[in-house]
Amino acid sequence: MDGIVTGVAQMGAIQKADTRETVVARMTELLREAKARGCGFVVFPELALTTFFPRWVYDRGDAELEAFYEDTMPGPATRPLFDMARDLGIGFYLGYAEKAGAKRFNTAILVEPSGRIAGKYRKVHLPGHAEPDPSRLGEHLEKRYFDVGDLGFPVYETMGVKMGMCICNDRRWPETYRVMGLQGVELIALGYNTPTGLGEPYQAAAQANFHNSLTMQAGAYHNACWVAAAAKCGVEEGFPMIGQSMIISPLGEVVAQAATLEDELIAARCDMKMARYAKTEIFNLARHRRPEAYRPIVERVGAGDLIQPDRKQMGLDDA
Ligand code: ING
Repeated sequence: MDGIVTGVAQMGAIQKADTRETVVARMTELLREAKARGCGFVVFPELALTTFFPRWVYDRGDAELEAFYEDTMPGPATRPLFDMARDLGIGFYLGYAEKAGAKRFNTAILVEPSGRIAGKYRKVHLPGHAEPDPSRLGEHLEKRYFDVGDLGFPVYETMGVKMGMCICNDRRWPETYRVMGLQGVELIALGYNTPTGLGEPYQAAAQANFHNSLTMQAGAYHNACWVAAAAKCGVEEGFPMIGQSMIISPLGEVVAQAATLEDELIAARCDMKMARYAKTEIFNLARHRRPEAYRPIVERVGAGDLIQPDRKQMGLDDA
């Protein structure tokens, strides 16, 4: 097969007291199952080594906050994961909190079966808030604890695939996929921690899974690429997070989906011929895109004034 059997290692809850060692042991079990199912590549979740700490209020620099970040990758606690992956001949995507000098990033890496880190990504779309607000049912303080990613959306040639990455909230923004689509990406790996029940209005809480699949299926379909997405889910310290890890084909179909809110491996044969086919017709970007019509997408941050065509050009009689 021209491609790779991809596993998604969904992880259940990680509580605040759970050590990295116990978490890595769970991850190595998932790697073993991935091997048994013929996987050559496995996707782990966002911030996969600890509980989702942006739900609490800290000051930057607090010792307890600093303990959630990794000084080095791999480090003493994660070396067994790298060793197991190398022994099994499996590459993987790993999400973790990165210390980079004075900067703090929500980061993901692509690790090859040899243990070589093929590339890094730092989360660009940081959701939530920088300042706590006690009126909220729960906090989501990623803007407080992470700097905006400074690596763009790179695509790496690795494991025989043009592979890109993103992290959680990135998956809700079409620009994320399109920047990688414009590099010919064939498979996007991503992890997420998506809390629900924080007082969202309307039916947003009930629609959390719908929005999860909607946005990733659209991204895969619009950019003719595979999407392999791993949730960290279940109830962490009383806060529920969605599961629904899934693998989506370049034609937008969900080909594998998790059924639990626990540690669970799903897998699929990701054939890159399908991705390449899907790039030749409907989403042949070079043939069909018209960037001159898209300028506001790059020139504007938020919505601005209406853009009115010339009435004469529109052939309207009151020109
Ligand atoms: N989590 C959430 C996500 O984008 C969120 C934040 C939750 C946004 C619910 C909208 C609705 O999936 C992270 N970590 O980005």
